[in-house]
Amino acid sequence: MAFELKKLPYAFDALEPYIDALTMEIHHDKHHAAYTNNLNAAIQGSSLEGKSIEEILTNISSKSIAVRNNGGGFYNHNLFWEVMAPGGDKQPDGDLLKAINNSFGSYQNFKEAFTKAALTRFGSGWAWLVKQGEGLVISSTPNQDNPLMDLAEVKGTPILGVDVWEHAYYLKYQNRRPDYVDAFFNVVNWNEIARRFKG
Ligand code: MN3
Repeated sequence: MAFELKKLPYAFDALEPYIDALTMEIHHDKHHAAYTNNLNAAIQGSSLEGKSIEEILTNISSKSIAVRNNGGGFYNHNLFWEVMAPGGDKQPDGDLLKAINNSFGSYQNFKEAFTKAALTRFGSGWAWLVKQGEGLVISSTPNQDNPLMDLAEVKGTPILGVDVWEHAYYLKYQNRRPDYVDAFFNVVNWNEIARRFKG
């Protein structure tokens, strides 16, 4: 069974004005589609066929660079679409908020640290909120790496990620990554992140 590009869970323009429709369309239909197709090509006929993407990523250090880049790209974008949703500036609550407060002191501190990770990632990559046991940490990774990978500096289960490749924001924000990351917080789907936190 080849990996499949899932449809976006909302319309291309659903995250307007924070993320524009054309960026969403190109990002999903071109970039994410390419990662998916290239991942399938990279594993075709190998022992990785039929394995879950999580299983492949947790042992990525022994795999080819094509599997690493495209497997990461496939997984990371699946997560990215789901941790966003149309809607207002909702904030975490319940057990997830407790864990954020325990790990960072406050939601505001978390937001500042996450933003800093996104803005200081040099070149292309991601910033992550990562579950480690019952605790949370923030990390960033280059390219399409992620915290599931055995070669990641900070390992754990990613429950929120922001794509800071220029393809994620350049059409609307050009060089202004800070404006994009600030806007991103308006479309964060905290219900989905709480679901991933529960595991
Ligand atoms: Mn991307």
